[in-house]
Amino acid sequence: MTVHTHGVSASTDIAVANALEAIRLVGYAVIPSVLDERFVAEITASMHRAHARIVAEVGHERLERAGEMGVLRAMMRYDATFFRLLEQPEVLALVDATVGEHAILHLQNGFILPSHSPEATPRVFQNVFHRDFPRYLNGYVASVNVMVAIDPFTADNGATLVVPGSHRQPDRPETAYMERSAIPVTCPAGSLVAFDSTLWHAAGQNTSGAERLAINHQFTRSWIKQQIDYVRTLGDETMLGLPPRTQQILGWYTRVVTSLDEYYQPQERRLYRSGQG
Ligand SMILES: O=C(O)CCC(=O)C(=O)O
Repeated sequence: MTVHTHGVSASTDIAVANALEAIRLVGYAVIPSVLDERFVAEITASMHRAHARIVAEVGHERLERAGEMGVLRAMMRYDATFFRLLEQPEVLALVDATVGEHAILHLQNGFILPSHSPEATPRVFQNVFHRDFPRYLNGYVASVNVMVAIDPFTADNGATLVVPGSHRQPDRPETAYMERSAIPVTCPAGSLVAFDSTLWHAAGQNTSGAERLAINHQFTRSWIKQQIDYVRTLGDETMLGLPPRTQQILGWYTRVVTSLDEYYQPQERRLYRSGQG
């Protein structure tokens, strides 16, 4: 397979090509230590700041009612550092080769996974086996995940559990089978954990005594609705200041028109670019 990683090293090309083959065969792959220590430290600080802003804006009560454990949505609204994750050549190469060059970001969610004793770990969507894209399409890849490990992923801090090969199954595997055969995806900080979004997976139990930070990305074909409309969330002014590829991946060229005036625009000003499927 030819992989275009836009001028990065041959070893990166090989790492991405190997990851693509593993995703196809077993449903997931790790590309270790893609982000350097400094960037990881910046992101850690940005995640804690974004967390405080989200709690202030949404309120503890509504966040608790949502039944989530430390999920941070739309972090790009609060801190531009998170846009840089969408510029990583390895991330873009994985996206291009799986869901195509018109693919868009379905979500970018931060996780500050708290530590609990095994008995006290709440059962929530995140830590129950699930598929992020719950439709089996006979091998057609409509969605791919790229999770960034901000802390190292270890067996006792909640490394994501994956059920190898389960992306090839139309039906839900037996729970007992998933519990027996799931593998914790351990990796150093700054690694990418990429997986087919139809792979059955769950957050592991974090009993380490410290939080485990990660950022999950899900990318889909351009005609699938986003979880959050990033273009409207961020606003035109922010969108227009971003690099063209970031604009595209956030959905700038897949906006839905709201009037006939917007519909009858010349090609270059159209809100939904033609030829995107
Ligand atoms: O935190 C993780 O390791 C996985 C979380 C997850 O699966 C999800 O939120 O969909």
